[in-house]
Amino acid sequence: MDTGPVPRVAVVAFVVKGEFVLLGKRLSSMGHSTFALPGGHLEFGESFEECAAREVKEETGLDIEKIEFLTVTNNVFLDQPKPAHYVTVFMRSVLADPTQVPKNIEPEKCEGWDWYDWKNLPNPLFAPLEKMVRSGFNPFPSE
Ligand code: 8DG
Ligand code: MG
Repeated sequence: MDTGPVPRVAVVAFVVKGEFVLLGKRLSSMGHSTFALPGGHLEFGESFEECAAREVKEETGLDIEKIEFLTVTNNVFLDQPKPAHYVTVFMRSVLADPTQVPKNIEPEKCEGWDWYDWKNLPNPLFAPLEKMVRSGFNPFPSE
């Protein structure tokens, strides 16, 4: 039976370093040329924390710790080459080793990773992230 398209679960991570966050310019067809967080699809049986750590490692080579749930948003992309629907789980984390430098492990999917000042984010941001920023969402821990 063909059930047609279904919503999928994505887990993405704010890797925070002081006031900076790690972003990369997407080369995938969805959100091409926009700045997004590392992340990807939740695999069967995985926890959100495991998925965040795995995706960050696979895409940037970085090891993260203090992985915490932040929020979840509903993202419907009907204006894309391939319409999609994601329930996106946003996590926060820090580097296990603050001296570790991101590597662009999947150059076909990302132009490169860099640290960006939260008060001076690059443009354009990937739509789900743009929506959060515009709503005033702050990914940093409150002291
Ligand atoms: P995978 O097959 O390795 O699991 O997936 P991927 O190739 O890394 O997929 P992705 O496009 O990076 O992430 C899956 C979906 O997550 C993406 O198509 C839409 C959703 N998503 C958001 N916001 C963000 C974000 O800031 N970064 C990333 N990478 N994905 C996001 O809704
Ligand atoms: Mg990804």
